[in-house]
Amino acid sequence: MAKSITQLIKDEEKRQQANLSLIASENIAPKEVREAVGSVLMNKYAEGYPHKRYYGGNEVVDLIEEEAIKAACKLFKADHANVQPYSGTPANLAVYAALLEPGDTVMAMSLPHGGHLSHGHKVSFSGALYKFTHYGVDPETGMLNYSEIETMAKIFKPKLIVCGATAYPRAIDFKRFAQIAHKVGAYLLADISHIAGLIAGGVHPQPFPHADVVMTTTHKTLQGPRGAIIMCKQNLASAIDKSVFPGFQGGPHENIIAAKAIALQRASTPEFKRYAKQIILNARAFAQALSKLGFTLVTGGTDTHLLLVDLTSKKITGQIAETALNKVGITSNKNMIPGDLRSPFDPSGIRFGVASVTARGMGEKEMEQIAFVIAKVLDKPGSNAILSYAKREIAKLTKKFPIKI
Ligand code: DSN
Repeated sequence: MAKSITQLIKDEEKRQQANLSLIASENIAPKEVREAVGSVLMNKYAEGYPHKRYYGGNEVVDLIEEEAIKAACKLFKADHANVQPYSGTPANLAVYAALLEPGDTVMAMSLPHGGHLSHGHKVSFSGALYKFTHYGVDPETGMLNYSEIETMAKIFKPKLIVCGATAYPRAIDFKRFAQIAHKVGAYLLADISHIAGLIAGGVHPQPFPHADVVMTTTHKTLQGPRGAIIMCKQNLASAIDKSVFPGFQGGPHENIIAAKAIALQRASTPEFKRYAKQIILNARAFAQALSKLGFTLVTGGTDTHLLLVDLTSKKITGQIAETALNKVGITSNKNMIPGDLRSPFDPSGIRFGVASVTARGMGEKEMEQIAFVIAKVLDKPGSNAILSYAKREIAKLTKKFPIKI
């Protein structure tokens, strides 16, 4: 007989406890965030915005949504916030629809260089509706080359420039991006999905006042529920709100909005600032340890929670690495590296992030231990003796640093 869903949820809980997540977009949502998601707020319809709803009975919901808006504006120094977007891709589409006409030119980072599908990839609606032209990273350094981006902007004259990435380990210079965008009369959208928690924790520069619109998912370094928020300058507030509802969405998920409010309020505490600082220390320690063990890191290191490893010199592919690490209790994801000649299904790189292991309480010492185990496994991914050794080492770590449920 098939297992019940309740049993499967318990199985997933066990899996998460017994594995280390090094997936850069994953994290561990605290109990109060998860409780808000499972609360009675999910029973309520609230189409519209606070005090302008199409349903009755929203006296309490209005207060919750207002708190979420207030917390987002305070944390990211925004004039206005819309906390209703269901997730990152719909949020990006809502921003495009608010600022652009179909067929308008947009510049964004290319997917194989670290951008996102919703930044105009041809398989995404964004790529079908708008004329995207993509910038990449410098082939020598792996870093963004701002003067080249400026030259491209002058040639293509986009109406919108998108900055932000899913596989770029370095800090983004929002001020420089805004100078480029505004010089050619374009809006600047900063997609801070990966680094929102780092910005909130004061370890990465803020996108405002430089960007016109800032969008983020809430479940990555920010440690909130799965969802997104859009923030903008006051002059764009009404266009953004109309685009989210009724443009793209119906009833907002007020249970998720309450969880976003909790995560946003939590992210302004000294405890969260300490967490953000530790993420940076851990990522640097992990990068240094991997480099010493002979791995090539794209850009040579990291300024964030994220590392992109080029496995070419190790003579294995991203898929082989992901599968071998999964066998020993480390979850990660294969990833394209800039200029990759291999396919996205079996690329030359692997992406790591340390937000989740940092949330379990691990520090620099544990990062060095994990790097050592990774090196052993990836040097001999076919060796059962190595895999057994590595599995034991990771099990010791997961037991010592359990996820606090
Ligand atoms: N899929 C997310 C990531 O892994 O970066 C972005 O949507």
